[in-house]
Amino acid sequence: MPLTPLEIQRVRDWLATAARVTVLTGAGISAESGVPTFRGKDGLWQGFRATELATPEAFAHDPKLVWRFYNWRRELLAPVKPNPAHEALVRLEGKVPQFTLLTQNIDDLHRKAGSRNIVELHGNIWLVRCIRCLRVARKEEVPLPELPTCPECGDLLRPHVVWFGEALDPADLERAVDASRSCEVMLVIGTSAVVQPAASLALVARERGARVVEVNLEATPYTHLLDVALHGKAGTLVPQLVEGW
Ligand code: BJW
Ligand code: ZN
Repeated sequence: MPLTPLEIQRVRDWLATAARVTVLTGAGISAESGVPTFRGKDGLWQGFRATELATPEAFAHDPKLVWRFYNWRRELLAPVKPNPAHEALVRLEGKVPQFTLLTQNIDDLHRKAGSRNIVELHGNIWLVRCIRCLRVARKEEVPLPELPTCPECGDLLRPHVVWFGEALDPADLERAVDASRSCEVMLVIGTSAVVQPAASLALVARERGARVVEVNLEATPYTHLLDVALHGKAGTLVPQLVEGW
């Protein structure tokens, strides 16, 4: 039988004895499902940086371009399946008395995998919102028209996601802060930890005495502040943390 690395065993022990576990995920958890991440070499679309298109300014300036970007992502995401990391988190939820999954991802893969207590901090790509009457609706057709309009008031629809400079839904943020304050263990998986306020949730947990564990291909600005950093693929590491206890 292969030896279990000491760090993995430590984290398993923390998870096995915790009553409250919170997980924060970012684009890296979906990378092995074939979903591009935002930063690094993946974060380009037709010569544009993904982070430049995910802004209210880009949408105000050229809504067709931004909708083309989101239609491309909707097409890409429609057939995509959760990977072993998403699936392991479903099993973790089943083992822990109080489990909260905070995700920055809009790709719906945690729900597709079967996770239940999810907070989507940055929205969901399958939801649209009217810029005038603010109605939110689920629209799964792919692609949407190049400028989709609201069936109620006729004004423009936009993706129901959180762009730079926009506030997160206050109720979502409150749930996220509560879950970060009250957990005994937090796993931070596949995020570059540069986007606020999501990144700070790891510090909130740490300050309240939680064990905080990072799973990432590489170090992040928060690595040195956390208890354990596991460097490798989420699809390999997360299942290892969740099995064997
Ligand atoms: C793997 C892997 C594998 C790869 N296994 N790992 C404080 C200081 C400075 C700035 C700010 C601040 N507070 C707020 C700001 C401004 C701004 C911000 O944070 N800017 C910084 C970038 C400088 N924040 C905001 O504007 C937020 N709003 C806000 O604070 O509002 C305040 C307000 C209050 C009241 C009224 C009005 C305003 C909103 C942020 C919204 C972010 N939106 C996006 C787009 C969502 C929609 C969409 O998807 O299209 O969210 S941007 C983008 O970044 C997306 C992501 O969720 C987010 C985070 O990215 P993530 O997930 O970390 O991905 P990557 O690509 O960066 O990293 C992937 C990681 O995975 C890497 O580390 C890899 O190594 C790793 N990896 N493969 C394991 N197989
Ligand atoms: Zn409307």
